[in-house]
Amino acid sequence: MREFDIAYGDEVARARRDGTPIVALETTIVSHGLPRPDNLAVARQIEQAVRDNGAVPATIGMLGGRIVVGIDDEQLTRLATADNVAKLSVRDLAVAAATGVDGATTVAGTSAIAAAAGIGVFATGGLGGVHRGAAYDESADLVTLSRCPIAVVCAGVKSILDVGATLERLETLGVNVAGYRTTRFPGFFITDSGFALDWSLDSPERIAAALRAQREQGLHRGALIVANPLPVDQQLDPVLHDRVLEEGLAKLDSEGITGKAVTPFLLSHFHSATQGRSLAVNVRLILRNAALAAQIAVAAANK
Ligand code: PSU
Ligand code: MN
Repeated sequence: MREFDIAYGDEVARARRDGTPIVALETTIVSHGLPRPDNLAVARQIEQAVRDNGAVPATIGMLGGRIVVGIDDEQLTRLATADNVAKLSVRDLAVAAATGVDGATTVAGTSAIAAAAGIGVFATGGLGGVHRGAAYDESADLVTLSRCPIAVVCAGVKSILDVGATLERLETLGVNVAGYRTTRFPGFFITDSGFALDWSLDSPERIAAALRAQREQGLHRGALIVANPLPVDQQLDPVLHDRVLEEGLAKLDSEGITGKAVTPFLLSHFHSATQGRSLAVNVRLILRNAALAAQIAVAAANK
């Protein structure tokens, strides 16, 4: 095998051979998005939610410079507990490999790897996007999704972002967004971001049909974002949400946080300022997304 080839975990390698449905999972959420020590237990629950719905989880990360699709529990533990885990977007993958680091892949990094591995469905929490505020900051998630033919199941984009600007960028980039049983774009911690969507898909089978149509038409290479909102009674209290967000944005300014530290900082601010309530919401929405992603992968495999 060549030195920098993608390595596959045993279960994922077998699933690829047998045509068993596979769902890609990212690791930035584990290493940088969720607080320790809960992060490891949650990462295992996400994998279990995929299994419970009939698919094989392919959690993706970098270990000692090697990209692994389908990391094992020991590798997952390393990415959840080590101090020096890099946050890897697509552009970082080659340099990180050459320097032999451990790294967690973002939505951008994970989508690119999953697409290269022929995995068509990916579950995460909330996508990156255009940040609020004066300094321009836009996640590489957006442009990367315009290049990857993959269905990304998420609860919208993180509510810490400029949601309207993010939706406009997705339109420009040719990334389609469909609500799962809704035409309201979800707001991550909250059910409704305040923005409407053109499309709603009402079953895993219909989503699988859209993916098949995209492949057969051969006209569009971008991702399909499947936006899966939390039920209203499971969201974070919107009033609490808005207050904590405002505090967090002010802290970003006063503490001079910029670049790729912004998203982890704001998520961690939410989790401490809400005494863990936002964390419980974050975990709930990821588990729901993992379950739906597995159902889509199963529906896609049955055709
Ligand atoms: N969803 C979550 N928590 C997270 C993320 C997504 O519930 O931490 C991560 C994803 O990996 C996403 C990243 O790609 O946040 C966005 O980071 P940035 O804004 O720096 O591109
Ligand atoms: Mn950024």
